[in-house]
Amino acid sequence: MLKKKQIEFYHSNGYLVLETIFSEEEIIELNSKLKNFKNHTLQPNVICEDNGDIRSIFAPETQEPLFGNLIRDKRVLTASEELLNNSLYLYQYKLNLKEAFAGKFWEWHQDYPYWHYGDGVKSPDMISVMVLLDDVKSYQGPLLVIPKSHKAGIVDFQHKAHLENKKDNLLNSLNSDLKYTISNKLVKESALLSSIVSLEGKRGTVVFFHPNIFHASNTNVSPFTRSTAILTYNSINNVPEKKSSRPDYICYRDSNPLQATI
Ligand SMILES: O=C(O)CCC(=O)C(=O)O
Repeated sequence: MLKKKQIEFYHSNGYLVLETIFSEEEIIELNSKLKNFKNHTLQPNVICEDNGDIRSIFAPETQEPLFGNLIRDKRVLTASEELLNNSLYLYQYKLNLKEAFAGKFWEWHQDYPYWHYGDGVKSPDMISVMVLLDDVKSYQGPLLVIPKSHKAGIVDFQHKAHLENKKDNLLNSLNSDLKYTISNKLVKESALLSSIVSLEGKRGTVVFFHPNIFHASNTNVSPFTRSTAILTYNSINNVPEKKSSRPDYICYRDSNPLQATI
């Protein structure tokens, strides 16, 4: 159960870190499954960089059931319910991998615009939970967040002329050329006010973050991988009214409330 101070910290700053709440053994076992995805790079739920490395794997639990255990794990689910004060269902689940010497950056963005405009989610009553599957240091491209920026709501996007009129926009919510990014001007203003926090940590550490928080990450130029699992939950009273046109592996359809395992 989270402490009142932790819940207040999350609401005030838009993120919360819980250090090493998964054991070494649990994380090593999950990490050992990552190699099994390497033969599946042609599947649509596996997003690759130009050099063929895997960037993201959506719906990983459908291929490796061990990842399914995180969905109802009370360290992830109950804590998220406490932060949102609501019952939740799983909205999206992905692994973001950054290979050694190569794993590419994520531009400054908010997640909620993709879910609001892409899937029709009405309100940002959602939460993402990043589980570190590797020790993550500054040189591996950790998640960067601007505290308190979640309070801005959806902000104006940076205009990207080359993405205008592009027919298939799906990849531009998944690759390193994102559709909805935040202008340098706004990132600078926000960072001058609240600075930038680099979420480094030991494997087994978990970061909860708000769908509107400004976040980004750098390319991994280090010789070490940076693997993470990111689960996004939505509140059960915030289910999109219409079925999203995006694939099931991007926007889950089962909105039954999840029950945490003991
Ligand atoms: O994996 C990362 O470093 C960033 C991920 C991210 O920004 C996202 O999934 O929205």
